[in-house]
Amino acid sequence: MKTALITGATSGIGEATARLFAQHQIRLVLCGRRQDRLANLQAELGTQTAVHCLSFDVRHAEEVQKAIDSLPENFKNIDILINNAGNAHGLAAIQDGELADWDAMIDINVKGLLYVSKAVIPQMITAGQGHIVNIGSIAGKEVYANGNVYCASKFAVDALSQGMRLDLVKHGIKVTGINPGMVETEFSLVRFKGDAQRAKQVYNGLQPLTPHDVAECIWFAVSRPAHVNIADMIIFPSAQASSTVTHRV
Ligand code: NDP
Ligand code: 8X3
Repeated sequence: MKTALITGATSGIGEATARLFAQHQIRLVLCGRRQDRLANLQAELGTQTAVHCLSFDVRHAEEVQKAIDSLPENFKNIDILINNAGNAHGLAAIQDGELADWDAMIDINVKGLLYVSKAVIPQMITAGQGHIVNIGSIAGKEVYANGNVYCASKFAVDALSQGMRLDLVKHGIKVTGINPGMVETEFSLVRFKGDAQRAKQVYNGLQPLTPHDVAECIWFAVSRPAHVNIADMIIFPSAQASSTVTHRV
């Protein structure tokens, strides 16, 4: 039975992935800062599979390493790492951007992904196998107006997926980039700092992806036979054609 470590499991895509993996009896290490949500998810999914929770902030390298080092023996061997924790903070022209928002996006989406990967990769190398799934975005493929730093953080994720694939191929470790378009989660609520009305408007007139839609793509990638690696996927709602082109009715 495989073990997966999922960052950002307290909400949205990470939570949906945890639920779907539990149905497939994948053992779960669920990560996030909100301990109440982790505890609730553990209580729910613990009836289907073994679940261990780690609460840490991906921005703090020492905290990340300490949390992963604390894994009990039966959860230490991570087969699948889902680097999902991340968010957009703000949507502003470059000249109007807030330093705190820029720091959050670079520190969480880029440096946090690196810190978690650095803590998990050595054990995968020792095992001679593993699968790292990095959640990028269409924002990491095409820049849109006012998306500047969020797009830069997701372009970095795309570069890291490619770089990891090159460096880790000789260790039998697969690397997959998953790049969704619009998914209705807490993403827009975080981007607009709790403004629920503005968050809702993002999805006006179209049917966005659900977190489960993305989880299914992640499951497809990690459930391929050993000799198959899905390198990169872009997933749009049917009413979205690019970062900026949508069909709303
Ligand atoms: P949510 O806001 O619903 O989930 C974000 C998750 O990231 C939460 O579980 C949150 O947990 C975790 N997280 C955020 N900051 C930190 C931190 N500092 N330390 C640890 N965990 C953190 O958004 P989504 O599910 O939509 O986002 C998941 C990923 O998908 C992100 O990387 C996002 O960029 C990407 N994405 C989203 C799209 C969308 O349209 N929704 C489209 C394309 C990509 P907690 O707060 O408990 O720490
Ligand atoms: C989230 C999708 O288009 O809001 O990464 O940047 S978008």
